[in-house]
Amino acid sequence: MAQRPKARCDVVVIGAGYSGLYALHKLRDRMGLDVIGLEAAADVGGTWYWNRYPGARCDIESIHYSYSFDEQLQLDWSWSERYSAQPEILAYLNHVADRFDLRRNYRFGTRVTSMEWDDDAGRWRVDTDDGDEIAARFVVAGTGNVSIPKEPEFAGLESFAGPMYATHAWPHSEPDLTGQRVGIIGTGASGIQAIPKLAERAGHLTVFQRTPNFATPLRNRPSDPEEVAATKANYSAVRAAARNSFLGVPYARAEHSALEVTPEHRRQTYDRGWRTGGFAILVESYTDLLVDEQANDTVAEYTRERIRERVTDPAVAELLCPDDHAFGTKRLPMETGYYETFNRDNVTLVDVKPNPIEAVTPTGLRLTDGTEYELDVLVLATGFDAFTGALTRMGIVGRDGQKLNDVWAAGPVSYLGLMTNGFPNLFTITGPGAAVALYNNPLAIEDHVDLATTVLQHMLDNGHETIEPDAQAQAAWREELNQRAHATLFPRANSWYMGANIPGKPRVVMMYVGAAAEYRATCADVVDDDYRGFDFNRAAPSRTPPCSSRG
Ligand code: N01
Repeated sequence: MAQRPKARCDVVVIGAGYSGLYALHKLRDRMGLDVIGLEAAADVGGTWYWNRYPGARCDIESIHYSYSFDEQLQLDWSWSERYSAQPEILAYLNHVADRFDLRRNYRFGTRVTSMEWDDDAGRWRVDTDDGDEIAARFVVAGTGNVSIPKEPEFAGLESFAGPMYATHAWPHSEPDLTGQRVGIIGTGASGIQAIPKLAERAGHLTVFQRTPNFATPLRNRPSDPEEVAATKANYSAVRAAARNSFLGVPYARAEHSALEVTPEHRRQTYDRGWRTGGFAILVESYTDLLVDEQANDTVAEYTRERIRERVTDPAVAELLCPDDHAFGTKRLPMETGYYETFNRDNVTLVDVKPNPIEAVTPTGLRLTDGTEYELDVLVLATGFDAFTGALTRMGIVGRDGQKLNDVWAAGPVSYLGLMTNGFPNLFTITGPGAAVALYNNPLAIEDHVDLATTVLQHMLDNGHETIEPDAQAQAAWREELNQRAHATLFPRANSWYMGANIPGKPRVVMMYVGAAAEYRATCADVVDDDYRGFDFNRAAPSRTPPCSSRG
């Protein structure tokens, strides 16, 4: 491996998705810092670079699922659909990279292999698989929450003779599935988007489902020029409304408990939400759907009724009806023709809950009872090592040789999801403990980058060398996360929100459960209160050499 010259910079930004691109722009262009971007992929896009499986698209409306930081950018860009498909989102992120000339600071195809804090130098030493060694005063990790796939657990996987594709790393040239016997494992958001498209292309599609999910209709359609014009005429107000709404989308606010109205009222309300599509049924209907089991049962049963209406074989419909978790307590997938897909002659649903997959064989799959399925192509849609996966794979070693993986062994700890005690000057954008999974990601990311850069500017203005949260503030934040989550139904579900999708991963609350406005108010309060909970200069180096650029 060719050793590149050692580099120095003010900030290393890791990732070129929504987080990294905005962070790099802000740090370089608005704060005048010397920034090196590192990205494992060959180009920008982050999750939208990798997840290019058939059917991949956003499920927050594109006018909201986009950057708000530059007025002209949001006025100039037009989305062709209400919910854009992956190619258009990737084109948008390419446009952003071009428009702000972001690529010139990135090293693409470069993965961070280790990161060690050097107390004496007051620098992170960042090593990459390209042989780069970079000394940086700050690191901003924009590494994503659902970016590292769950390790497949299937014996014999490598023995499969045919092509195997994963939704999270779909090939750039679309595979020809014509006439092929395709099997897919996984019915989360990725599987639910991919299955209808794969069914249209494959000779036969076998869906191996362990747990059914509640999914609601997406109701995608071409963008309405009048709606777009109205949004653009008023974009800053639209964004402000989004930031003040649960989920970061300006849905109407629910006003009543589901239990204080009549069954007819509920039916009308849920019908309206179902017709609107997206998260409307969850957010706009009633105030207590995510906190009261009985209230939740009403929307869960409504959804099961809709599934039964759409699937012709009653036995198949029952298999598709979730009964192990409350509606919306696992990340709600959105669907387009998903349930009708199971009415097709070329689609088979196999329940692998009572009869788990025992092994992948050269010719297909074998279940525990010995049943074999012959397959030409295998697709994995088995999910992600969410929240922590990207950070725990980067070999991060903080002050006094502490490994992040050890500090997080019982579950991630952080302050505001932004920083972890013992890891000075490392900012984790929408890291574990931040408001993110329940907050429209581009806005959550902008808020968090803005928080990180506010802290950073304060340091520069005041000559501080290091920052990290104090242990007490971090413990109090963990307590707040727990209290908030345990006041809801979320912790009961075996979801990636809780780390419960990965065997052996600690089952803990990984995110801030609450409205983005509350989280932002807390962060603003911390800043106004002289950065309450942060320690400056705790790990102050004896001497901090001035930053220079690469080389
Ligand atoms: O992953 P998942 P995903 N045997 O973890 C199954 C975002 N996203 O990639 O539930 C058999 O939800 C597993 O079964 P079970 C979004 O935030 C957004 O679909 O563990 N099955 C489950 O069915 C989303 O929530 C969009 O029993 C196994 C599936 O694999 C997040 O990414 C689109 C198994 C994994 O579902 C993750 O979604 C796509 C095994 N051993 C994704 N192991 C948008 O629309 C796992 N499974 C924006």
